[in-house]
Amino acid sequence: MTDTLPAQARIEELRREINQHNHNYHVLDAPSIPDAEYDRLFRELQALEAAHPEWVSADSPTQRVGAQALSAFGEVQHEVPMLSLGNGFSDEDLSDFDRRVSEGLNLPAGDLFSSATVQYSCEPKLDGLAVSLLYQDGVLVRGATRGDGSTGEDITSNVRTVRNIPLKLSGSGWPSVLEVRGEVYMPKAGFDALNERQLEQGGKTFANPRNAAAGSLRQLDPKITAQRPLEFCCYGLGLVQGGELAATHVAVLEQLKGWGMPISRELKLANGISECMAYYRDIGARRMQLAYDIDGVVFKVNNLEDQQQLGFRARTPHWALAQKFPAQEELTELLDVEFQVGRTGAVTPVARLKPVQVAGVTVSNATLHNMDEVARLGLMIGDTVIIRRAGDVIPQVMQVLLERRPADARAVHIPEQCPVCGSAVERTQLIKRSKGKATTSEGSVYRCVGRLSCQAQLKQAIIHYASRRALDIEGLGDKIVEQLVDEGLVRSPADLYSLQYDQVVGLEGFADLSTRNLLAAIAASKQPALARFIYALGIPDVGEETAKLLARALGSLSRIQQALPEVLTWLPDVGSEVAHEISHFFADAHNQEVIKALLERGVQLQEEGELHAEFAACASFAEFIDRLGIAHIAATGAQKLVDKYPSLEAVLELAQDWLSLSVFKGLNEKAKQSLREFFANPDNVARAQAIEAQLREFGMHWHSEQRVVSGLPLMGQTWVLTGTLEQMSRDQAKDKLESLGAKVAGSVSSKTTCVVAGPGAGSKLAKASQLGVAVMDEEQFLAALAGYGLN
Ligand code: JCF
Repeated sequence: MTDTLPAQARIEELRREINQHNHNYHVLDAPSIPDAEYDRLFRELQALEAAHPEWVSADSPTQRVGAQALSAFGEVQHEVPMLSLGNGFSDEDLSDFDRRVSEGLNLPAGDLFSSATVQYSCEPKLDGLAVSLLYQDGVLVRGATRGDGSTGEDITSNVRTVRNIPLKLSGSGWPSVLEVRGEVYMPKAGFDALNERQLEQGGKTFANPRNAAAGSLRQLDPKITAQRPLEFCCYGLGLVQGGELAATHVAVLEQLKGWGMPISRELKLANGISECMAYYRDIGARRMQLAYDIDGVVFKVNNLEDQQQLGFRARTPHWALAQKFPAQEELTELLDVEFQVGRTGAVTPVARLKPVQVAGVTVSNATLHNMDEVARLGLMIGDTVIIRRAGDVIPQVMQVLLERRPADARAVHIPEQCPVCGSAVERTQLIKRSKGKATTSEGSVYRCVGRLSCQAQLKQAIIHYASRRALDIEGLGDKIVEQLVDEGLVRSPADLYSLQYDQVVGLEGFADLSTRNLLAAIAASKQPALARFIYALGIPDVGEETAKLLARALGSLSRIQQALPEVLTWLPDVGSEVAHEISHFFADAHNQEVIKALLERGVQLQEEGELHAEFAACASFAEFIDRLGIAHIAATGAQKLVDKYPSLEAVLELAQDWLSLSVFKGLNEKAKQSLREFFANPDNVARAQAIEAQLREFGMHWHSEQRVVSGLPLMGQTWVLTGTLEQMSRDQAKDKLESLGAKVAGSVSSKTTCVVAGPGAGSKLAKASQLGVAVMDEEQFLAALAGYGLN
């Protein structure tokens, strides 16, 4: 369609379209197409205008860059225009840039052996918002957005809330007027946390960190900006009066750093273009590990006199280039949504896409997570969508382009029947207990109720059961499981143990020796450690860590089977949802049958048999009372109550003794009445007694009583490993920590004791420093292990 349009009409069309996108992006902070698509439209317009200079008009989007000021903010005139950067997309663009620079500086034509190489500064191109900060006599007096480059918005009160922007410069020797320029951005960890918070509070979520940064910085209420995890990184100067500055770009930035200005930690100096290319490749490879989003690399001629000599063209300097990374986002069409059935029966929507190249890989599927996500995106079949593929991450649908929705777009419905086995599909319920009552709400997951009668679940349950970190049955891979299930030879994991030679031999890929090996491997799996067995059962939400915890804390399968959900939540990191999944799993008759069959067919658990200190470690009787969920009795009331009545019997007696209760001073009238009513209900009494009895049975001692002391030095601690370790694998490091009693978690939270960060550590490291969690490098970690006699 492009080439059939006469050039002039196409120019008009491109201008209209680009103007609309500019408005969406800069004014509404809601981009409507991926950057790559925008760049293509823009370059097409530039090319057409270059071919027809007579049609270039002053109001063409190529003649101005950036946004109109939002009227709510005051206007700021930039005395020195705020430039944007020319973009490069290929190695050729980069060497063209180098050639133009060399020519502009009258250097001999650059052959590889020539000594006349230009020095360039290199830094990652942050994906945020350009801002100008004006310092007068070292004091921050004004902050402004770039706007269209000559007029921006006054956002002084907002930039003052960005924590790493100095309100006063430190040291001395700064120019009396110093305009600092740089990028305000939102680190990935902060972005994730913000979106989570927005979801909880029912606010709008942001599509990416750049939008979140823009939306946060252009809040009319600076109190909101202050709550947003924004950071600033300085990359240059604007207006400067009075004072001496260094003669190169890198030296100036170092000078600014000395005055307290944050600059990129990745700033490097490159000799010539080949070092620039090496830098570009290195940063590109580390991109995912960085704590913030970048979309390329900025190269600048380092010598400031040379920069002046090279000058500007329109709004971009001749001495700088933004070398972009291949786009991670592209447009494509949603052809269909199919539903996959997972190991635990979760029925998840998967997007089938019109195949499209994203960062060099053809993408034709993307995950949609769950139906809530489909609803959040407002997705319909036939829609044009923006998809994103970052690193090794599964491609994701980011956004729907509503304006391109075809008239025949179809809604996405969760199937009522499992697409594999035809059983009913039910929405999971979340059970929340509070104030002595259980309330249910709808979960985001739908499940096929067919369990092991559903071939999809059966196959994956068996694959999981046999997997390396579960029962580790070598040779029982996907293909053979598929055949065993399809042939009806295996209907539950227990059937593995009654497989006969004759049934296996002759299946595809199975001759005499391989059959013997497989049966031997199955037989060899008959004595699993309790933790592996629990993990192998595939209880929803119970991963290896939780399985280990259950095995360690309870020591036997029968205790785990009988544990009340309210008791399980006393274990560190077991929330009420996981606790309910566990007790629900063991309460299920079908699951009980499978477990019974496994034991009958010779599986012998290596139970530890013995109770460990997990339950003792967290025992506060006041918290027990608090958790019963008695209305009007929270932590303080519970504490007052147990100070005087330190056992359940005593509290029960009090609740039924009108006189003692009315003279008790620790609770107000409402709380007393609620206490009385709560324990007037025999169900509540029975439940409290059952929980208390089981906690005691499992080794819980209340604070006032004798504590069981654990022998392991890191008991109760949570560690996180991130980045690459060089002296040992992560699994080895994890085993060592666990042998010392620590738990090893996958993500950093305020409960994390310490983060071990190797090279390439990214958002977890950032999160740790944000939360003030201790961090050590591998060397310190090894020293710490040595201190415990491990090496
Ligand atoms: O990180 C950036 N987005 C970035 C933008 C870095 C720079 O050094 C820049 C820039 C925009 C203009 N330098 C200029 C002159």
